[in-house]
Amino acid sequence: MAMTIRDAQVFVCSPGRNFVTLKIRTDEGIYGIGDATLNGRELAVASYLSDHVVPCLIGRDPFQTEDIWQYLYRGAYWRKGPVTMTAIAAVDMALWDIKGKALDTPIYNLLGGPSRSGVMVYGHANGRDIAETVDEVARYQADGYLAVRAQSGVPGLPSTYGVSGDKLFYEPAARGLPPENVWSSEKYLLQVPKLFERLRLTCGDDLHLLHDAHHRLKPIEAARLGRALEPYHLFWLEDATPAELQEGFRIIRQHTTTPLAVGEIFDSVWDARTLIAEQLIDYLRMTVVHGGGITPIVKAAAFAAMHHVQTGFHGATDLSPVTMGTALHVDLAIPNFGIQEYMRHTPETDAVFPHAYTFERGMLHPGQAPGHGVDFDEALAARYPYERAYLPINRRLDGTMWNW
Ligand code: CS2
Ligand code: MG
Repeated sequence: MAMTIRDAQVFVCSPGRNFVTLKIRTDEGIYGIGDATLNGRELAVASYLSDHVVPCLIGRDPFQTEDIWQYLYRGAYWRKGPVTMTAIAAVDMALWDIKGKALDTPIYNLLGGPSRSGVMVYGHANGRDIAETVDEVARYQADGYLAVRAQSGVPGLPSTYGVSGDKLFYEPAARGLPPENVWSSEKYLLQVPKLFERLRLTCGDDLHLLHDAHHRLKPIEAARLGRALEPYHLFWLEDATPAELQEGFRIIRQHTTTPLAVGEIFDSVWDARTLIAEQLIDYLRMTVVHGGGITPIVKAAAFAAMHHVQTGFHGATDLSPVTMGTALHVDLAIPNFGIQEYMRHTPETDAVFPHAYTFERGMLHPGQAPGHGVDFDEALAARYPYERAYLPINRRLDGTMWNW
């Protein structure tokens, strides 16, 4: 008799920031954990799961990860969308966790086995001005990081994306209603090349440097930035322009050899079909939680591999340690792994999600635990109830709504 799913429960907790977690239990006592966190829209995913998905799971064979994924994707009739895909991802992650535990092996062994000794990560350095950012990058370098993302404040703008008060734990979401930022592409475009010029002088040529434009530029502006950054040979320029219009990347590509990374807000490979097929990007940023789970992400990665595109999975703090742990198994196994983003969670978050992954000399390793190796402490989580929080919104200097 095949093992069956006995029940599933959704937890919303806030150990410093909000997380949605799914726990699926089987009749054999094995359980799996999935991440269902969608920053700023947490309760919508929690309801999607408990009101609409969980009742359909009971009695199914948890080994049928492909069939259950298709059941939830095709079966809803309404396809895609971040809420739907995050909910499906949570189920998929939890089922792969159960599969690994039942077979007593880490998930990477079910994906082809390790293809490398560890997963190169990049950390997040930021500062209010160039000098402070340079110091922060040096700190990451001293901590053994091989790759660092650098963001700095822009003169004339009171706040900008990627610059935080707390240097160790950058967290863009804030309690209460959405905070408002102010933006000027003109001021930003003058500042960024100066930052990277200084960084290359102080940090040398070996360190991989990355930068996130966070969807704020128009394609021709992104092209100008990419070209201006060429002497500093970035590892990538991320989200240079909003990617709903995938053809927009043709303009950037025509003008610059700076490598491009896109996809943290994509929920399906369909969002990146043109970008990948036309080789308009170099790194795909989708990850397991918002990309629908392990089942579709390995297919997206395989499609990317056929087009010289590598992975660079999203790994911000709003993705729980469950996503980080799961992503590391995919990173370790697939042939076209590029880099993994790594923003450290706070000690409160790590205590709620005890995990097998470890950091050493610029690399993460998922560990040897069966499944994905990340657990969930329900009793501790209950001490941190949900608190409403939103990402900021962004306006141009004249008040026009812009992309945050
Ligand atoms: C970012 C994220 O990690 C990144 O590259 O773009 O910090 C992003 O802003 C957050 O995940 C939004 O929730
Ligand atoms: Mg980003």
